[in-house]
Amino acid sequence: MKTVYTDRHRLRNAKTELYGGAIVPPFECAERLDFITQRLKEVDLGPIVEPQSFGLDPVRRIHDADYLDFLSICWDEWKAAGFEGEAIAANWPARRMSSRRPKHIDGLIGYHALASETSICPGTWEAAQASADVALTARKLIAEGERAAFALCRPPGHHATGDMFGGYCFLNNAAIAAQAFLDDGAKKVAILDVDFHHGNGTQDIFYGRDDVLFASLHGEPETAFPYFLGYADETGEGAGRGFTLNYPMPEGTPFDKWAEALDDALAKIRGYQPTALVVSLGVDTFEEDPISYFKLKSDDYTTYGRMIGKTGLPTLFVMEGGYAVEQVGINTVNVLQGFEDAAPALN
Ligand code: SS9
Ligand code: ZN
Repeated sequence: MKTVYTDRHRLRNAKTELYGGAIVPPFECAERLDFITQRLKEVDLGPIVEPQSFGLDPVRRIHDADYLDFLSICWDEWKAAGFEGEAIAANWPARRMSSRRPKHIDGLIGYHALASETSICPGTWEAAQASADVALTARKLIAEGERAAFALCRPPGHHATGDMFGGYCFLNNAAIAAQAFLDDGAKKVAILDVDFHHGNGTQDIFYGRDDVLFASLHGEPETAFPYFLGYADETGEGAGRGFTLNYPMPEGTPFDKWAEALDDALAKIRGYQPTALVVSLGVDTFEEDPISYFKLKSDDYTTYGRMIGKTGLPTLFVMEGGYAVEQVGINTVNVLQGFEDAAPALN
């Protein structure tokens, strides 16, 4: 399987994350991808290729113009406002307040933020665009006949909505790629989100649509980020009714329980008969992940990669989370190897 990757992810090198009331070094760091590329080379999974640039048109299919404008100016305006630290939202249009868009960056950032852990630093906008290009390039490989491809995206994307960033995400790479499949002639695309955290952004983007089936396995919202979405009774609205599937699971969930949910999701995805499957691949379900609470072990990633491979669908893997930095490479590549085991490459 080919991997699409660029060093441009390093343009985002945030120094701060707001965590438990303290400013800490971000869990989402460049080193994560070093462990993944190292492991890809160790097992010789396949060529690692550079992305091409698709510009903002495919990004605009998912994200609002004023949100993209905000991302492009945020750091400069924050600096111009005279603030000392990286840009962090501290003010929100909370319940019963207006949702008019403020001018001052301190208000504007809260308008476009869904959480405050994620700092915006110089290079964030450029890295986010490169990350979307990685997903779009890998998608194109599949459109050109590859059975599967791995988009080694950073920053991740599944928490980003059409007009909000947060949870380390700015542009929703999986949604942008899914939309590109549709714009290229596909009638239906499925997105399977196996990251520990609910893919609130992806769900929100496609909630009213029947041309994208979204299924997410995640920590239950009562106790896990993003807290305010991902309940089992969220199933879609209007034309999208029945095309969102949520599998929230409690603290301590072991692989056998998690795999039952995956089995169910994969059966529904097969029944949907999509042209392609996009997998939001987060490996923060790992037992040693520092910010999550499922109990998957390294071998389980191979097992579930095989389960995904058995669908026989053209599959685009898009990197999302995973913060046990030293094991992120092994766990991620185990999924891809398991997949190839069950669905050997076409050429
Ligand atoms: C955990 C705080 C989590 C955001 C996590 C974003 C994960 C993206 N106590 N904060 S995959
Ligand atoms: Zn996550």
